[in-house]
Parts: sequence; structure tokens; C-alpha cells
Amino acid sequence: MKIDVLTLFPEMFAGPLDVSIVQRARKTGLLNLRVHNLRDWTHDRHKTVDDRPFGGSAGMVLKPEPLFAAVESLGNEQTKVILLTPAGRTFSQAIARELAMDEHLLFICGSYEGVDERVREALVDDELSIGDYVLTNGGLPAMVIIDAVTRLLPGALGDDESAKDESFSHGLLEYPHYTRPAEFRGMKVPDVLLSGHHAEIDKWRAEQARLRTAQQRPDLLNDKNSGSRDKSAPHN
Ligand code: 4G0
Repeated sequence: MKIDVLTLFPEMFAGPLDVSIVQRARKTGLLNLRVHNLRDWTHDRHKTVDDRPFGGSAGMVLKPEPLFAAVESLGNEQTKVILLTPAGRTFSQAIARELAMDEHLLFICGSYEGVDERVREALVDDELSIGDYVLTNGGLPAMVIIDAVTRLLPGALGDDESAKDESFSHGLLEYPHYTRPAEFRGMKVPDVLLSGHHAEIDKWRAEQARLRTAQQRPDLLNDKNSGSRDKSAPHN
């Protein structure tokens, strides 16, 4: 998969995408990630990317010219252009699974009050938000989405990582996990996990997952409208 990012702050992207599973996906060629400075598509001396809104009001708006030039130079017909904005549909594991099937994603990291409406109309295929809060720019949301999508690319996870059951593919939270020692500061690992009775262990885990979900995320048990749950998706 190819991913291009358009941002005013490319320095932000050093770090989170240079470690762990995303780093390995990049090194093995599974993920071709390129982060670009939107100012590279300006032509004036001051590299102007924004301007005051017509009609007045506080704040600035990203000008259309650099964004059109950038998207036209980086993208083609099969590119999915995604704007990060608090006004987008809320990102979820189900959306991550959809994006993982695309060949080419191009993220526009908005800042300020937003982008010129003609960019949304003519260039943007999808608008995504990572949740109901406002950040200084769309860089962190882009990194969150890139991380979630990359680990779903076939071959991105190692054997240990992919064998793991996943909360959001069942629509339930995970059961509790324990490792050695069997007793730590007086806190004991449940006997059933030490018993070697795999049917009993599976039963206990299923019950714990249900209890934990009811306690912490009762919204996920509600059959309708669970947002992140995709009942049509394969259960890995
Ligand atoms: C306001 C996304 C702020 C408007 C972006 C962009 C939070 C999120 C910003 C825009 C962001 C999120 C209209 C592009 C940038 N903050 N919740 N800040 N537009 O995903």
C-alpha cells in the first residue's frame, strides 16, 4: 500500500511511524509512506498556504491552489483522498478494514479553521475524525489511522502478533491476561488458567469478556449501532 501525507508539520511524523510494526512494514515494502510539506506546492516568496476567510471571521483557511497542485501531482484516479477533520465520520476498526483494501491513500492534514470548500468538493473522497475533540492539526489523527491500517495489511503482523484474538473483531472487549509469576504481591492468577483444562479456560475467558464489556462498554453489547463492530467481517 502507498500512503501520502500532506501536512504543514512534517516533523511531527518522525517517531510514531518509525517504530514497531509500522517500521517493519515500511522496511519490508508492505507500506510505502511519504510525508510531504504542503509548502512545497506554493510559488510565492512567503510560501503562503492560508488566507483570511471571505465574509470575515477569526482564523485562517487553507488556500485551494497548493492543495490542488499537491493532490494532482501525488494522486491519480484510484487514490482515496482523506481529509482529517473533527467534522468527519468517526474512525473505527471497521473503517480501518475498509482502508486496508485500498491501493493508495492520501491524507490531507487540515489546520486552522479548515480548508477552502472547493477542496472538499473537488478533491476529497472521505472525511474522517478520530473522535469528538479538537486538535491543533490533523497530523496526530493521520498517524493514528496509518497505524491502525498498517497492522491490518496482510503480512504486517508477526506470528505471535496475528495469533492474538482481537477485541474489536469480536465486538467484545478482551478477557484478562496474566503471565508469571502465579502470585505477585499476594495477587493470585485465577486457578482455572493454571489448570490446563482448555475447555474450562475458554469458557472462563468468554464469560470474563462479556462481564468486562457489560461493565466498561455496555454500548458494544447493544446489537444495533455499535460503531466499531463489523458483523460481516471475518473473525480472525
Ligand atoms: C478544525 C481532526 C480543526 C477544522 C483535525 C481541521 C481533530 C481532529 C482541524 C479542520 C483536527 C479529529 C475542517 C479540516 C484540525 N482536530 N478529531 N484539527 N478542518 O480527528
